[in-house]
Amino acid sequence: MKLKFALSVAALAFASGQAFAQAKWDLPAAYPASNFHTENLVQFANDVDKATGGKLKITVHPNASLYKAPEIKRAVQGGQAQIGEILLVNYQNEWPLFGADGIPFLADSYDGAMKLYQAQRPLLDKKLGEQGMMLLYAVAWPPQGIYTNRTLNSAADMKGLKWRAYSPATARIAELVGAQPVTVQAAELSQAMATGVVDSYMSSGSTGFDTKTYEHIKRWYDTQAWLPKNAVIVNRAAFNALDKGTQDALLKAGADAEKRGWAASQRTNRESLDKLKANGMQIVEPPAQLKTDMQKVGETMLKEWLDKAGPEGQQLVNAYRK
Ligand code: PCA
Repeated sequence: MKLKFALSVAALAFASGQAFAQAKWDLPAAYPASNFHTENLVQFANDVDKATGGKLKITVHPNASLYKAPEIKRAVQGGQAQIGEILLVNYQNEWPLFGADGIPFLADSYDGAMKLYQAQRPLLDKKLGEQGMMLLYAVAWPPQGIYTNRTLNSAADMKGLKWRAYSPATARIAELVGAQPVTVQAAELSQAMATGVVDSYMSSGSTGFDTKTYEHIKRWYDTQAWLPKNAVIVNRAAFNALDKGTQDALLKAGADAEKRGWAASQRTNRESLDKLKANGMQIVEPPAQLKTDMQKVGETMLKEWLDKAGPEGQQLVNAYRK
């Protein structure tokens, strides 16, 4: 009798003690399990598991299986998911600064993208903080180029293309070159090409490989136009509910994932272009007129963006260009 009582007291202490509380988090993500961002997320979740001795278990749900790409931010904000990975430029209509890394040729190299991120980061922290979230880390996609079967000498050759867009900015590019934008998330892109809903789009070699674009499109114009970022965001209340040690472990694993992610992005950039070539894709250096025309598209879009973003946007561009 005495022993039984002692045991149940111990069990109670075990179950209710802060030190032993276990949290289970869902992490919706929009890209396939084999994508470098997703692989990085899984490693991040494993790191957190190890560092907390299993106290925080994060389950990664890849390929938009839990929420569609554009719904992930709201799910994290509302606490339906405690953590999630979003494409920042998807939210440009909500707040122009989310779209800074989607403006063609503003930041068109890894160094530029990192510099832009550093200028953007305090603003992102503030905005997401006001929305009850926090930014854990962000990683750039490889540079964006144009997938099409057409021979492009200038932007005029893009007229009438059925253009897959993934963001407000990629839809705007279509309008400016006279193509027809159709918004399709990455998880549905293969299907959209197979059914002829789209015949062209701008994205990385990474997404071209993930979606087997070479089965439908034979050319990629290497415009290196911009490097949009994925960001991993956390619901603030969910974070606050963790004990200090677990919070620290999460932040540490996030910082490690960010470093690892930028390196993986550059590696993936090289590897995916090789894999596209091996599958019959031509990687094309854009002709001079196409380059000039796309630069002009970028200038128009930067101007439009600055008009919408106001002084905050100008400050960001100034800080980035300094
Ligand atoms: N791939 C994602 C966004 C940017 C990229 O390279 C996509 O095409 O949806």
